[in-house]
Amino acid sequence: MPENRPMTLIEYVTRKQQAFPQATGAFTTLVEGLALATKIISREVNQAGLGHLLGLTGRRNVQGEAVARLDEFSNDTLIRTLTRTGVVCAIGSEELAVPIRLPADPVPGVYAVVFDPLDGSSNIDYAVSVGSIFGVYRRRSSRDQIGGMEDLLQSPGDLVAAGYSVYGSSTILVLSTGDTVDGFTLDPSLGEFLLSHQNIRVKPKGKFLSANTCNRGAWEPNVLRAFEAFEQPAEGKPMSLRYVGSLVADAHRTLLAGGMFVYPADRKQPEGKLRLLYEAGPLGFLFEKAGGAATDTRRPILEIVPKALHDRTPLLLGGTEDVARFMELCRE
Ligand code: FBP
Repeated sequence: MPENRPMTLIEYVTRKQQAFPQATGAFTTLVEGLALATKIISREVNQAGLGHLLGLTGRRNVQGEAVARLDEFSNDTLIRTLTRTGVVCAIGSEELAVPIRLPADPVPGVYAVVFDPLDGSSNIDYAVSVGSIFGVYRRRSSRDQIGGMEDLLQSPGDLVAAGYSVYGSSTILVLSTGDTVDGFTLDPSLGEFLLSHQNIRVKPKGKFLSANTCNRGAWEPNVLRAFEAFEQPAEGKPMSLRYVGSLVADAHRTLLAGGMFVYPADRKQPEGKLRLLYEAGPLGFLFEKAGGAATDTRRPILEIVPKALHDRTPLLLGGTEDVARFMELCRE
């Protein structure tokens, strides 16, 4: 390996943790667990057609959605790997109606983790990019009791870290521990995530517009007007439409290339489709840390306080100028 090889994910996180004299290493252990789980999921996603992991399990999850075999595999893999780290007290997953509460084994966990184990389920069987999204909170409940809902039902503004993995043309893990947002590409030959995108910044104005425009007929008139102002601007070049239908892939492109992703509320889903705690929240945290913006088309995602584990929300992600303009048009 040439001398100037990029830092590995764990080298990078360890170096950052050294800046905190009170750090115990628990966070690095957690990131190691998340990285291992996403490597295992990445391997299965890449070979899904060869194994037995395509198709549905025949079950429905708490959202009423048909559960894909890869959804189930990813969920089990993340739960097992995070439990084995010994630093987690509670887990909230898109696939589980109630949280997993972890006893002190051998010591109380200090973090609570929420995740969407495999986002983009409508694309899983067609080799289109999918991903895993996760958010990390500091434990709130006292350590002499078992962790639970109290540790998970926290505002995205209280996240201490968040990230996602995209399983696409390459597998990339994007992570923020509250300061910079960095991307790490999996080198399968080494089995290591290597630093490939350091200090990602979202352009204030971008060229891509992303939404499921088939829903436009059910959008609120002010949201439709705002969207069309970007689609057919009175002056200047229109944006280009890009929509994968996997939130993690659409968000990743928007984070790197700029522009806007919007999944508004509509008459079918008046509270929005996407989930606050393990989809909009972690992505909102990343966009804000990368100098972008994340709102529910009315207020910042980071200010929303969840009432339940599977709360839904409208979502608007993008550069600060584009998002501010969209919000302004919504208010007109
Ligand atoms: P899950 O796949 O994790 O359920 O996430 C929901 C999702 O698939 C997002 O990834 C995506 O942005 C959206 O739904 C697509 O919705 P639609 O099919 O209505 O465009």
